[in-house]
Amino acid sequence: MTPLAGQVDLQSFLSRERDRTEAALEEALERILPRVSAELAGALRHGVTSAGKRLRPILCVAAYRAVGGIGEAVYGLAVSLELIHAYSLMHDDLPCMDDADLRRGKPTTHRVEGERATMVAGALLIPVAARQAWEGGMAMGLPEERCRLLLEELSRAAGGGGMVGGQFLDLLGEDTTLTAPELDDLHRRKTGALLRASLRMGAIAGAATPEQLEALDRYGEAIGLAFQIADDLLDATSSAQALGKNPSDAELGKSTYVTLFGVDEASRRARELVQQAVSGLRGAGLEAPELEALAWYVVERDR
Ligand code: GRG
Repeated sequence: MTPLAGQVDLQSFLSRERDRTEAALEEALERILPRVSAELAGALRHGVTSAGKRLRPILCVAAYRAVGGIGEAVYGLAVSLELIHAYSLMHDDLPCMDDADLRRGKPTTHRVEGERATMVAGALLIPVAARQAWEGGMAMGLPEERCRLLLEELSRAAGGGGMVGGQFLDLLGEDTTLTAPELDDLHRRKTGALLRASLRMGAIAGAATPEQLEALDRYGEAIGLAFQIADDLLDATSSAQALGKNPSDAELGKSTYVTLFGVDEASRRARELVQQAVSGLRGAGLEAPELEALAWYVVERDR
């Protein structure tokens, strides 16, 4: 299998896609900020505009293009995923959860803007994201039924069977040793569900065939787990300062892929998942150099 990822200049691709995503995020914020208090506006701006990788919207757009979608309007839809992600990080860092000081290389939102504003701004981002997904789909000229499916994907991924459910398992798992299937289940929900939804939403918006949707779904599931393994490897081998965040899961007494398998086996598993993700795309006839490059980026990134 000739690697297609080599056709992509990853750094310029990521930088271009981040710029477009951030422009769409800014537009989304400009619609809400004039309608909220200065206290909430500060927390929203801090939580949403801090320097994230923007992986979820970038995956959504790449899936959309892989199935033949064209045009720039897709960024309006894609940022709905980033708004949910931003809320999850703001809440995850609060003292009642991970009590983190550092996120994306800067003090966390509640350390700068206060706990009250961060809690409320995070909650506000949930309906804002839902509306963004609906309006983003409508602005692309998609039929209402497809916009409804997009909203369903986002809500399901963010909900009890997805991210919130995974976070709850994560809180329950502190100071206990989880088995590998338990850890997979937790991360499939907590991190994987939103990553998978990113691919599914891009595919649905681009009118993917059932075979293409299935392949992108499997790709999403595989890179979702690979992403978490890579996160655990980075936590174990890098510093809070280099990663721009703290505390690590190990410091919080949580099970990780590194504590379960060790560094070498965990890296082997992550790379195997990426291979699976990439060959699944090829199996469905999807020649998608950007998605292949993104799959490798997920495990080779340095933060
Ligand atoms: C009250 C139970 C309950 C849940 C509330 C807080 C919450 C919902 C969910 C938290 C889920 C969470 C923190 C998932 C983290 C996923 C993760 C690995 C984040 C880091 O993602 P990156 O590396 O971050 O893409 P950047 O900063 O690049 O955007």
